[in-house]
Amino acid sequence: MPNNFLFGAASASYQVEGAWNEDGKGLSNWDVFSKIPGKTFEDTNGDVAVDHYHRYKEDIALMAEMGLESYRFSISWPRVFPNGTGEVNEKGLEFYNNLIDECLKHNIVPFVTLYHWDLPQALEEKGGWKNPETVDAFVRFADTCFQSFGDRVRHWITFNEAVIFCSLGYLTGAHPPGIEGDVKGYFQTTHHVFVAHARAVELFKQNGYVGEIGITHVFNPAFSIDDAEENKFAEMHANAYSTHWFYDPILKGEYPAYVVKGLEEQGLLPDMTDEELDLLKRTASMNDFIGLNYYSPQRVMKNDSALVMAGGRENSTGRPGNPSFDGVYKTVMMDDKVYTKWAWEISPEAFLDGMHMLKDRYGDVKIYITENGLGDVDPIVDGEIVDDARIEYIEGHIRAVKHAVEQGVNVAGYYAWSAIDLLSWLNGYKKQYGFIYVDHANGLARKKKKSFYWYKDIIATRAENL
Ligand code: BGP
Repeated sequence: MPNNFLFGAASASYQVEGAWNEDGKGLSNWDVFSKIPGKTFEDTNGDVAVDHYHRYKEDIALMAEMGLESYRFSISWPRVFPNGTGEVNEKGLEFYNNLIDECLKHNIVPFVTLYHWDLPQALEEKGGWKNPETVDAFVRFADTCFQSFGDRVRHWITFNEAVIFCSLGYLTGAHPPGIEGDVKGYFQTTHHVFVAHARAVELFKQNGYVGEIGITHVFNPAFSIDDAEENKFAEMHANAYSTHWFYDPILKGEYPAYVVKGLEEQGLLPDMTDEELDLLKRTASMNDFIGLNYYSPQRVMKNDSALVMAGGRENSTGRPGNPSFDGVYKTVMMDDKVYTKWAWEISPEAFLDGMHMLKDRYGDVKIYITENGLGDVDPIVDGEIVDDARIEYIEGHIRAVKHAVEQGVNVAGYYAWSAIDLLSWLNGYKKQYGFIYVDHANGLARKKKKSFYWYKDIIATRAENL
C-alpha cells in the first residue's frame, strides 16, 4: 500500500471508556437505556466498559507497539457537555486533550468521531434527533471540539452510521429511545442528522480549520439472490433506501428521486425546509471523504412474508431474515455463503463489488474504511488467544481494499474494528473484535492476541505480501 495509506483501528467512547459518572460527565441515553432490564445481552452496560478512561496510556502504548498508524475513537458528548448544551465540562475536554496528546506522542494519527451514538440524555428527553434543537446543540458541540482539538486533530468524522441509530432507535426499538414502528420518525431523524452534518462541515470550512471532515456510514451493499426480475427489483430498492438515501444527500447534495417519490406516496417524507435543502446542496462538495463501515453485504429477494417490525433484539442486529420496513424486500441467508457465529455473511468479494458500486455512483470521492472486522468468541489455547478466524477475515478484506486501490478506487485508509476488545452494544463482552484481549476475570488485564502480531507485520510490510 502507498506510504500515505493509513493502517489503523477503531473504538467508540461508550464501548471502551467506562467512567460513566466521573469527572463531571453527564448521563448519555445509553447510560439510561442499557439499565432497563432486558434491553442488552445479559443486561451488560458501559459503566466500566474496558476502563479505557483510566488506562488509555497503557492502551495507546500497546497500539504503538502494534505499529498502528492511526487510532479512530469517538468523543462522548455528555462528557464535554453534561446537559448536551450549556456549560462545558473542562474535565471532559482535558481527557480528550490527554488522549490526543498520547496518540501524537506515539506518532499515532488521531481520527476523531464526534457522534458514535451516546447522546446526552437531557437532549434525548427533549425529543432526541426528532427535535431540531438537537441539531443546534450538535453544531455547538462540534464547534467546541474543533476549537479545543483542531490544532492537533486533522481528521474528523461527524456521525457514525445514521442508519443504525435512527432505525434501531425508531423502527425496531433495539437502541434508544426504544421506539418501534415510527417510520416517519425514522426518516425525520436521518434528515436532521444530515443537516447537522452539513452545518458542522460548513462551519469547519468557513472557520478555516486545517484537515479533513466527512461522515461514516455503514455500508451494506444489496445483491439479489438470483436474476429473477422481482428480486433484481428488490436489489435496486434496497440499495436506494439503505445506501443512496444516506450517501446522496452528503455527496450529491440531494435525496434520491426514487426514494423521495416512494416516501411522498406513503406520506413519510421528512419535513424539510428550503434552507436545509440549500445547505445540503452547497456543502456536498465540501466533504473531504466518506467513511465506510463494512462487515457484510445484504442478500435480498422480494418479500412474501408478513411484515414484523420489531425484529431486532439482542444478538440479532445484522442477522438476515427480516422484511424491510416497507415490506418490499427481505434479507436472506444463502446455503453457499459463509457466516460468522452471529450470522453476518463474510464476503470480501461483495466488499470489492460494493466499493465499485460507490465509485460508479459517486466518482472519485476519497474513502476511508472506518470499520471492518470479525465478531467472534476467540479460542484460548494454553493461555494464548489464537484468533485465526479474525486474521483470515481481516486478511481477506485488506486484500479486497488492495484490489480496489489497484483498480482505481480512492481508498486512503483501513481501520479494523476494533483496536481492543470492547462492549458490543447489544452483545455484551462475549462478541470480541480486538487485537488486544481484555481479561474480565482478571481485573481487565490486557493481553496481545495472535492477530496483534499479525497486524503489526501487515503494517510493517504495508500489506505487500498479501
Ligand atoms: C458498528 C458500530 C460499532 C460496532 C460494530 C460491531 O455498527 O459502529 O460501534 O459495535 O458495528 O457491531 P456489534 O457490536 O453489534 O457486533
